[in-house]
Amino acid sequence: HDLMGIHPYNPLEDPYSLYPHSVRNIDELCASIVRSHRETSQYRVEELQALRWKVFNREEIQTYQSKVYQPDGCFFWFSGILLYLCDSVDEMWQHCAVRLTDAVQYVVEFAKHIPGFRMLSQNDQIALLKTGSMEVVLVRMSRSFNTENNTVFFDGKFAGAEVFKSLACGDLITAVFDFAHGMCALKLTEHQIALFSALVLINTDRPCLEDRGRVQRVQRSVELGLTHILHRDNQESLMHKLYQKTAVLRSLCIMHMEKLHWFSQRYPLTAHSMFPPLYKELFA
Ligand code: CLR
Repeated sequence: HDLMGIHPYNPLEDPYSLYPHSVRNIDELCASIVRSHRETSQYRVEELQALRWKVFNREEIQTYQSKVYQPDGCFFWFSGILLYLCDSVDEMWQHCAVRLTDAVQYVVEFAKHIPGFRMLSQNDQIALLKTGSMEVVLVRMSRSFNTENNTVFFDGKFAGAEVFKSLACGDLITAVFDFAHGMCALKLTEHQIALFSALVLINTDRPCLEDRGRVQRVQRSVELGLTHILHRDNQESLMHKLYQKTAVLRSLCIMHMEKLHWFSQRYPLTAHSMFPPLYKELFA
């Protein structure tokens, strides 16, 4: 496995994981999830806020768009099979795959510090990350989203949906941008985002779990933490809205997988040799 940093559980490293049920102090559980979120969030909200005026200009957008589909690609033989190579669409795909993988790595770091996560078997940790990491990236996207002009922080500036045109998956981009917009409308605090992200990751509905019971215990504690925070903030009504979001997240990730599948059939060379190993391991 290429999921760097997933080590077998070592209780000495993580006193919380040893006895997750003795974490009587729910405040402490929340605090460590929030701390983990803060330390792995890639960009701080204030930072992003300050950069809001930085948007891509027309030429820059055109550069991204010119990585556009060109029907006159070439065929060539590779390991005894005929491959079709067209290196314009795939340039942008590769670029986005690298950015996404980078974001996923921060989510892996985040997961490792959720109390109880490292107590799960290595198989279950990977199973949870495989289906949940992309969802958490999308939750985090709302922090990097500007609803005033519908742009997302990408490559150092704010980018509108048109920047991703050459990926040729406009429906996915539209759906992802809509989701970010909807998340922003909830106006979640960083604490709420942290607890919600943890809840998205620790999910007993994920396929291929060995020890559902253990995952369930961790899930319950995270649920308790989120409930606690919402109660404290006097925003209990958010719980229902957040559960609704998890269904949208699931459909977005299925769509992402379908696009990836479509892409790797069309551009097998890029998908196999140029995508980051972690991206392949998680999504392929
Ligand atoms: C999410 C929050 C992270 C930083 C980050 C990095 C990469 C960004 C991602 C955020 C949001 C979604 C994103 C992605 C790069 C490409 C992807 C803009 C801001 C778009 C939706 C394209 C996906 C295309 C796939 C089909 C390859 O902290």
